[in-house]
Amino acid sequence: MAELTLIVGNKNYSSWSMRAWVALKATGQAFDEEVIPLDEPTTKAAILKHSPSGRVPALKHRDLVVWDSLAICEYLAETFPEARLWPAEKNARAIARSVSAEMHAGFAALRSHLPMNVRASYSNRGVTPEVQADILRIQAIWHDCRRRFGGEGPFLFGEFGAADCMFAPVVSRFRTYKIELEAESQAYADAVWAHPAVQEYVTAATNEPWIIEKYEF
Ligand SMILES: N[C@@H](CCC(=O)N[C@@H](CS)C(=O)NCC(=O)O)C(=O)O
Repeated sequence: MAELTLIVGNKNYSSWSMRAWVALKATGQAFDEEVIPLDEPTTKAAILKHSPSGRVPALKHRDLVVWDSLAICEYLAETFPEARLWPAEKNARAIARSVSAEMHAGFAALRSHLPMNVRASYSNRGVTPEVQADILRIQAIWHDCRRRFGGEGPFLFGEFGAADCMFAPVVSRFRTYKIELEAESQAYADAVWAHPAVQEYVTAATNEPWIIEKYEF
């Protein structure tokens, strides 16, 4: 049994779980996982056995429980500094935290109109003016980070890190709903999608048996 266990929702639908799972995978640490199917009568009680918030993801490390995807990223970055989940340079790190927090707290229109459904593919759906504004803001964030800090690699701050984990579900949504992006944003999205940790998550999501009808169109 590994010292680390991540409790997640269905990988296909749980965007918050995806962030923590990809971040943990990117540390290279061995971990166990427990998938709790969402939206079932037993879901809440099953999650509450592990996570005091009643929400996933939750990370167990020995006798410690950390919940909330961003808190988990912070904990992983502190516990496994060799994984370099945050940029080494202070200003870059501050911006990485700013854009991660913005993603964590915002983009409600995108989240509600374009729910994550990793294995699905839909055209011409859900892009209200509010969603379009979110899409433009996300591309502006990506452009700014790539321009100022992305010189050493294809990701927001060069190397793959926590900020990329926070945006990985957005990349999935953009693919599912065939959102047309500027070339630079598309190149970034492709790099995230091709990352081995993201690909492993996508394969697992695609092979899951559960269907949540309200997220299927
Ligand atoms: N801010 C939290 C949000 C977590 C969250 O809303 N998780 C959803 C699944 S994606 C959940 O646990 N839903 C279960 C429920 O409400 O019963 C985080 O970043 O981890």
